[in-house]
Amino acid sequence: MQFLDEASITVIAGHGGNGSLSFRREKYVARGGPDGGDGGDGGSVYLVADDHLNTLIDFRYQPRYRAEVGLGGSGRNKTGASGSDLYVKVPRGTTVIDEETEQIIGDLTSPGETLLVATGGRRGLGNTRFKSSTNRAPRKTTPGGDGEERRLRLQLKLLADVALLGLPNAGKSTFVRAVSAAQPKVANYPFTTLVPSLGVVRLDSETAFVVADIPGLIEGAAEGAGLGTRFLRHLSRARLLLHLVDAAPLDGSDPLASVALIEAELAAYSASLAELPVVLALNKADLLPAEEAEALRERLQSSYPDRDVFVISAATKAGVEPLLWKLAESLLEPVSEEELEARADLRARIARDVRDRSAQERNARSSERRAAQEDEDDDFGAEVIEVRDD
Ligand SMILES: Nc1nc2c(ncn2[C@@H]2O[C@H](COP(=O)(O)OP(=O)(O)OP(=O)(O)O)[C@@H](O)[C@H]2O)c(=O)[nH]1
Ligand SMILES: [Mg+2]
Repeated sequence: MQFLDEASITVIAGHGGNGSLSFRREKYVARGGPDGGDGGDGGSVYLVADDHLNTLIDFRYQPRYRAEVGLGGSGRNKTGASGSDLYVKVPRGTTVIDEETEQIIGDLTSPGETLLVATGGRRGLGNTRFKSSTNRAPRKTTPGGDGEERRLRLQLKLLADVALLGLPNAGKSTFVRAVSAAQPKVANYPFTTLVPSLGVVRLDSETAFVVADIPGLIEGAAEGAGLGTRFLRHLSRARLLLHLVDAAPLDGSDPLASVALIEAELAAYSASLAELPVVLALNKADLLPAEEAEALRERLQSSYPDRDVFVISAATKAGVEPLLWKLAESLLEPVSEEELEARADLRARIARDVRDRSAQERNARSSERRAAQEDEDDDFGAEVIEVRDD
């Protein structure tokens, strides 16, 4: 599930300031020497990796970035002010490609890492610089150099910040359609979604995150029932789980029981994945009287006192906005060093679980194949169909 977010931008470094042509003019000094100062250097453009950004959407709205020019020098040997450098924040994980040469200029992988993408023009020299024993009154100066200008292509592998979880038909894909531009298929039957997909949720100019639509889980999924749990490996980078529950299931089952079922399947797949923070949302509230939905919410809340529980309708979008802000807030809230370490540790454990799981599944598949092969040898004519989930 690798989605590429792309944007093209132009970065323009500042022109260097021109050197000045000037001679001293003072009372009683007939022929003053040269005193033209140098210009200032032009500002450069740098990209800097920032953990608070997670998409390249903003660059579509603002594609040009210009650093300050250096100012010209002046008389009395005054040097012109240098132009300030410009630091453009990009999400961590951004790859930077020169559009002209198609060459990768660099990858911004660690937070705070910077990459010089356009060098400021050099300062021009004032005529003072050209004074010599043979030329006491030089009229020569040099102009400031051009700032570099480049077209860059930024690429970012989108990773899900929030992953949806729930039974088939809970309304996960409907939710993703409601909150992002992504258009996963929605239909009134289970297992409509067969592979995960991603959507970017934009809340305001500074707040965006990525949600993953996931195939439904069912009882026994960890043992391979339904679509199994293989696609859960795509969640190994998610930081939050949003568990959607059908508040008015057609089969009349208890939504609380479905929550417990999904949680059990998740834990059976990976105990560490199940440690991720979970936000619960009762969906399809439009199908219930408000009091009933509220009563359900209260029951769910008392079973899971530490979790946020929302009541929403993905179809009408009622209640969706506060839920999205809650998710954004949890993703962006500043955290302590210890918390960061704990998260890194959890991520490492999840990655290990996912690796172990994948290895087990591969083994299971190959022994299934062996069994099928033997069947064939026995002339049972079994047909083996390989199903890939990506
Ligand atoms: N009334 C109502 N119907 C909804 C709501 N959300 C989803 N549905 C309907 O529920 C059915 C299933 O929706 P999907 O979004 O496909 O469900 P899903 O969870 O993605 O299902 P799978 O991909 O099979 O796991 C569709 O008929 C939707 O129109 C809602 O808030 N209210
Ligand atoms: Mg779906």
